[in-house]
Amino acid sequence: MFSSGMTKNEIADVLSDIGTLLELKGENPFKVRAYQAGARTLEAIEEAELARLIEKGELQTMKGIGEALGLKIAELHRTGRLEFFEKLKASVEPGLVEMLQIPGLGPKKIRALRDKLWIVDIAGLTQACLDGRVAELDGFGAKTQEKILAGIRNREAYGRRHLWWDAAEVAAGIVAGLRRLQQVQRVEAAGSLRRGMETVGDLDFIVAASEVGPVVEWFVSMPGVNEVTARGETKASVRFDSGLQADLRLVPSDQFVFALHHFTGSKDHNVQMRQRALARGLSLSEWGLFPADEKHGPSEGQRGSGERMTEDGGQRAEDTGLRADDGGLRTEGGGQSAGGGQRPVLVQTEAELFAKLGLHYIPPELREGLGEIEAAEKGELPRLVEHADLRGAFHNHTTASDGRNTLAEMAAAADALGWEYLGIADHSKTSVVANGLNEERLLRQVAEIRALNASKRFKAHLFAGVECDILPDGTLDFDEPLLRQLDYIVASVHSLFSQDEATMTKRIIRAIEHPCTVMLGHVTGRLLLRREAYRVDVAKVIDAALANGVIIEINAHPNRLDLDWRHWRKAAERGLLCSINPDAHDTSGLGHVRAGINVARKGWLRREQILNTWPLAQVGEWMQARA
Ligand code: DGT
Ligand code: CA
Ligand code: CA
Ligand code: ZN
Repeated sequence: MFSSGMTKNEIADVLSDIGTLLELKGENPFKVRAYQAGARTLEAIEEAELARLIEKGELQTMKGIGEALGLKIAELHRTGRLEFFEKLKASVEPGLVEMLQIPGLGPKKIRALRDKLWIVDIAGLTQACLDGRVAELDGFGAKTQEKILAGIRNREAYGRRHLWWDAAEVAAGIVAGLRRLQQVQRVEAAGSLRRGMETVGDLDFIVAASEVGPVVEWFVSMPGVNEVTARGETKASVRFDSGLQADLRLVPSDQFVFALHHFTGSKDHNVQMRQRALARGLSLSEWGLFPADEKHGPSEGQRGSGERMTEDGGQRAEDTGLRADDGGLRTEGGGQSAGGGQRPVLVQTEAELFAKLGLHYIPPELREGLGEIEAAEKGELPRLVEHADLRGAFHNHTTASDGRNTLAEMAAAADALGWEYLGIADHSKTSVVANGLNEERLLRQVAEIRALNASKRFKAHLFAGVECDILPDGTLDFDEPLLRQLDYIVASVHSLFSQDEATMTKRIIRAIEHPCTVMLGHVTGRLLLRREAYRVDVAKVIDAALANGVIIEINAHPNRLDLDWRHWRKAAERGLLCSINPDAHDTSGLGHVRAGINVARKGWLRREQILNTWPLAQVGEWMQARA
């Protein structure tokens, strides 16, 4: 990223980071609050308004922004950098900032730990908890100490994996960098990332190159590389500062497709593919497709230091679970026949590789060993939904509740995406921390939306909705007469996550049965790598949604991806309608639909099964029919 200035939301993030850092340093609370208030003020105005105020030198006319803060905002807006912020960051131990990720630890407590116990990182904190020293501190106690320890353990358990979204961003940069190298002929990211898994353990790259040395050299010298854990002729592995690891595998170009397929996985899919090959008298591996009676391994000179492929290869007989009697000679449906030519099968694309085994092309998202090979044999794979199929998105927030862009900015962003419609759904009154709307404010927003639609200022049609809290007893946060004035309602649980499974399930089903509920928001409430789902019987919830014609969303926020892809295939076959909802809290959040597309594809969903691929008129008719 070489863009120089910052957007207002990026500036707001810097201001609240400054507030946090100052708090960690024990600075004057008024100063701390000034930055936090400045951040909130910025969040609530329009991007264009900020630019205008800066240009006119009128920033200070805004509530809570004094001269000093105004200068800092202007500098960030212009240059994207702030000397004061850089110095401040350097003056605070990084371990303290990291400690903020532990639930229950705010800046005040962290400062107390540092000042009284000299704790400056998580390792020190763990030890102090184990020694019982934290419990003895004023304002902590045994319960807090226990909670901190549990938080640290959770963090360790989750710390090994990464959100798909974050991993994809890093991977895109690496693929682009590799593509620019003149020695590189082909490059592709493989592994769980390519399969669109919700979290990713490590990145896997497959490269075919005319010369290996410079490619490996580039890979191990990437910015942010913290440690080179393997470096050879055919493989290199690195770990970044973020903890994310990446494997690079270098293969001759005639092996590229086989390596790409193998390292895309999943393991279950690979095992089944090998069994299929063997049943046809062929042997499939990362090195190629050969007549099964020959032994094949990496060619001479391919075994570098740190090489693990051979170990992999050694496990293959076990993987296949092949018994002597199914090494049959069924070779119909394409492919090289057994025993015939001694030469490997050559393919240029994965589609050709599948074809050699009598299969239609299987998209990476489906390669989980869950019946995709049988479906590909029969030509029964679905035509999976694609990002370009989306014509709009529901469940989006604005500055009216806890969003960071105004209604008009969100509408303009929908226009920029070429969408036909955008559904607004701000929080309802009970979500106080999210600045939920009461009846009066909600009705004002509805009027604003109707007026915007009438004005034709934006191409995208705006749907007026609400993300309505499901109260602990399953009733909705607003009365029916009010809900009837909206175009659609997303019903979501935002409180009392601790209910037992039966109570939570009953609660959600009651909300589904409300005549005004159109969609169910983030069904399980999970936050990937951070918070477990609440206890709920998803199968019963799906039954109820089907019975009541309610949509279940795929919440596309990279942290949620809820309802999980593992439920979708069966549910959609039974007729459940889906909506890929970004739950955007700013204009850039609309882009998260891409992560939702992964979930839909992994759930075998076709375009028709997703509301926001439908043309505007069809959506409108559907809503009318439901009302
Ligand atoms: P991750 O990194 O944990 O999110 O998941 P993957 O799927 O990226 O796994 P990874 O990085 O360990 O390996 C990449 C692919 O390589 C994997 O999906 C399938 C293949 N693979 C790795 N180890 C084995 C193995 O022991 N047997 C078989 N059949 N395939 C393997
Ligand atoms: Ca991987
Ligand atoms: Ca790997
Ligand atoms: Zn929500």
